[in-house]
Amino acid sequence: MQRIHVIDSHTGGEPTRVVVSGGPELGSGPLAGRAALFRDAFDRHRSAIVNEPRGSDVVVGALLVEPHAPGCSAGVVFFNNVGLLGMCGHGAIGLVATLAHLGRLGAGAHRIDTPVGVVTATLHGDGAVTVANVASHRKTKGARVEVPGIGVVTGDVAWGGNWFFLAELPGEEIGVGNVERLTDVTWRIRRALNDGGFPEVDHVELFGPPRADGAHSRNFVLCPGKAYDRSPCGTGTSAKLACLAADGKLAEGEPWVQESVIGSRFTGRFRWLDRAAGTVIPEVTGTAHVNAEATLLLDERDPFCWGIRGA
Ligand code: PYC
Repeated sequence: MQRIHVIDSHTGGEPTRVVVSGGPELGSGPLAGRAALFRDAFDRHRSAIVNEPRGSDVVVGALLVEPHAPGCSAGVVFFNNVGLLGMCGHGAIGLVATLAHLGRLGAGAHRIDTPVGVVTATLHGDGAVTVANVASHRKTKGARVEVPGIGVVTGDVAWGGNWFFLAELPGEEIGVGNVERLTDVTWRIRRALNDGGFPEVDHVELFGPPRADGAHSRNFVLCPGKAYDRSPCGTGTSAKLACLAADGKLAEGEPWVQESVIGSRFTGRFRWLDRAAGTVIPEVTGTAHVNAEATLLLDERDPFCWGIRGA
């Protein structure tokens, strides 16, 4: 029987399951190499931790590891129902809330090592967390893709720690009552993009008008394993900030309040890293709540010990 100690939280409704102990041993060295080892040698652990029957398609896992980059308080490899994530904004906020819950870090700025670079997470006195993400940029403006059953969709391709396609589809209501349709539409868009010259895109983000006072936009984000993000998506908000910056629609330091499809919010800002190259450092602020401490039991006699894959 293997025992894996996890702590669950949610950030704006999106769950994060931090593996505190008992998870795969990935050794030492740069996190990109350790993430590759996790992917190649421990995929069944990934599935056991986040997939049904212990989890669900929407759970994002965060394997806590020793950092490699200098000055970091923690290292983390994020994963989901189908594989690994480069970075995860809501997950980084959840990780910091979890480490604070454990008494392992206090208010202030903390460097966190990830497979795609170091991010800085600041825990504020009120429990909110600001993540200064990896350098983000827009790769393609106005990419056109022919989507079966929908027609031509135009949007931007941008990096915010994961690869995103960002578009507005006027007429599509961005609301919980419409998630089945939004999932179908974004999944078709993703397949068309992957077949049509953008194989790197694994997140699709649709935008519409905000509902709450003070918000600038509402989004729906389809994640790689076909679950939708209940939060406004930290890396998706970062990709959006890179596009707004590139278009001159948001000034450096100006707040951008991004609502999710369920109405939770992140506040984003950016600073230029290299204006000529169009790269920014996005900052995303949100709040996570710890809601469970548990020990997962992995018993080889259980036919679904390693999770239901492709659920
Ligand atoms: O918050 O960056 C994020 C994220 C990625 C996938 C799910 N959430």
